[in-house]
Amino acid sequence: MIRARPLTFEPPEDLVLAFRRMGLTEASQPALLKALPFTRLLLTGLRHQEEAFLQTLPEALPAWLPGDAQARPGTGLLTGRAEQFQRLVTAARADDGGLSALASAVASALAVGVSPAVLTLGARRFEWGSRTYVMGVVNATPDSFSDGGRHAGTEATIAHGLALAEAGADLLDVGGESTRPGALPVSADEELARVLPVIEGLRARTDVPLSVDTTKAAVAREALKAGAHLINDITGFSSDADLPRVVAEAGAACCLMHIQGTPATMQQAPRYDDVVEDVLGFLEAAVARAGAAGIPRGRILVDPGIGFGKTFEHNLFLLRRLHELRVLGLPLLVGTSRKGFLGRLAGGKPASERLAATLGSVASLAALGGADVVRVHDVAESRDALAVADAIRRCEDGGTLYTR
Ligand code: 9MG
Repeated sequence: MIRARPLTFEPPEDLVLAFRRMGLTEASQPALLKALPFTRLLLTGLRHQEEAFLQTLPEALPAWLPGDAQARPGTGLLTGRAEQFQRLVTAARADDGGLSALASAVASALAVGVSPAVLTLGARRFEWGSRTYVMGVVNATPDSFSDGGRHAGTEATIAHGLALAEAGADLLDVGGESTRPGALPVSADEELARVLPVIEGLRARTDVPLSVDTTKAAVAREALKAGAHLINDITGFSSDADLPRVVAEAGAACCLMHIQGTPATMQQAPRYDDVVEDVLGFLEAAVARAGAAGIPRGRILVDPGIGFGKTFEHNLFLLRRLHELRVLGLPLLVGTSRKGFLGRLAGGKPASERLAATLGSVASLAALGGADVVRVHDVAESRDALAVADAIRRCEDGGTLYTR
């Protein structure tokens, strides 16, 4: 499988700022935006025919630096201006020797700056690229039911969800099966008994869209009937073959997450040759399963699954290189909240003391432009951190010489 991954991601708005400071007209900008941006793509998975084509590129096309033919066959770096890349895509498409996979991989990598289509969930619109959205975590697992038994626990869980909505959550994620490392699965009946009353209670009292964190078609079917809008499957539609169809038939949205192993075993010995590439491959297969069942691309989010079958370093590397997942052209949801790698970075703090580290991760993601949605326990604090990071990232007023 050929992949083209952008080494850096420079938002086109940054170039527009320079154009404004230079006093260039609005009308001249589209042509300049095509001609100027400099792109570097890491290519992997090339076959002999693509390597032969790339080795003989004329000057009007990007420059090609091959990787080590013995140690890393099929790899290399393409560098050049946007219009040179466009010419390469056109030439590869026109070739009848089977270069279409190369053309598609490069075209997807060039589109990383294009925001995915707007998603409507219930009464809310998600305009990707306008800000970082917040998904609040609503646990309906027994450890979150305090001493008063299931009914009192359900009421407390609903009240917690409403408080998160009040604090500014854009989406609430209700889960009835623990996904923590070492956690064992529960039956569909037990999971439904935990989540359905919570979904019904929230649906009656807030218009914040509801997501349900489940891997089971039987749970999703009832949750969607009760008014949930999105299914958050931590196994990327790899556990229950009926789940994609249930989501498609309800016209619902889905979040497809990467996991290696299962929650019971995933942290025993996570291993990757190239963690970004393996996650990309898994998510591509998950998106294909969704498409085959009839879920439109515009109703799919993807998630690298921080902490799900990853070492401390895998988590950090994925966050650092998150923009590479943008080649999928889909909104990215990321969950770092209170996770173990943050505790380790903060000197061994337990989950209950990881708020500052969580806010650090959330703000870094937003500032880097990496995530469209963050899944968090502490909604009010995360909204504040994101307001700061998003405002810094999007500020365009550098003085009067930057105005049009
Ligand atoms: C249920 N759940 C726990 N952590 C998660 C994460 O990082 N992403 C998604 N989508 N779901 C998660």
